[in-house]
Amino acid sequence: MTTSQTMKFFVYHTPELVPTKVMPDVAIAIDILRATTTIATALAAGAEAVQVFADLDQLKQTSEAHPPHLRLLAAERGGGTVEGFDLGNSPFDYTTERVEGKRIFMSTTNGTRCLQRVQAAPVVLTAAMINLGSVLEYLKQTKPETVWAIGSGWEGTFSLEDTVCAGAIAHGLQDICEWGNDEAISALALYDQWSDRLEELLRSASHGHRLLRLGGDLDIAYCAKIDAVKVLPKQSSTGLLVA
Ligand code: 3SL
Repeated sequence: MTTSQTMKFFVYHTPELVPTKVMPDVAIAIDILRATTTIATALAAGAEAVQVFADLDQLKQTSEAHPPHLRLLAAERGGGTVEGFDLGNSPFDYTTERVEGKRIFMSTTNGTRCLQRVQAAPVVLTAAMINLGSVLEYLKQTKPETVWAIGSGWEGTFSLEDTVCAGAIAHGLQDICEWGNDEAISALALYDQWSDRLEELLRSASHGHRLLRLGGDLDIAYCAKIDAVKVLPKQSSTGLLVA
């Protein structure tokens, strides 16, 4: 990884907006409602790893090579659990009793697609409000030259909640970085305006409304909590996230 005194921090609102010909030193995938919140929760609860897939058939095929007692299959589409899978995407499903020592084979509508888009970066992390401090600690210690924070959005469109999380990262780095693009400045402004009302913002977002319709009230409250867990999900090989 290239390190520098002045880090350049970029924000992309969706995976589709990410440049195609270059990669940053560190790419941070964000899907706070709920994939990256759930990934952080699973690893903090002792899961061995979370392996992400965009495609459900590929997920099933790859998982078959893993011992059955050490694997759990997780899939979400449209906010609900996909039939035949062990887990959906509610962080509350990922308890220590359920996931400790297990590998989670996971696919979600947008979050895992975002991770796939940047999986060639030398360092890939996931961020959510619940593990914000761990992400900031890593960036402050390693001082990479270029950092991208990428919102997962919803099927190619902007998601308020992902950009506010990118803004929270920008807020934590503002004394040691320069802005790589205008989106970084606007993400910071969004966070600065809503930092003491994050749960309210998540509830106002379109995906917040979708989750509320699906009974995700407690999920939203949890996803808005800053530093509820201390864990840094980091890609160890393509698509495989470990603590
Ligand atoms: O889009 C995703 O990747 C999911 O996080 C969506 S949901 O919150 O599980 O509905």
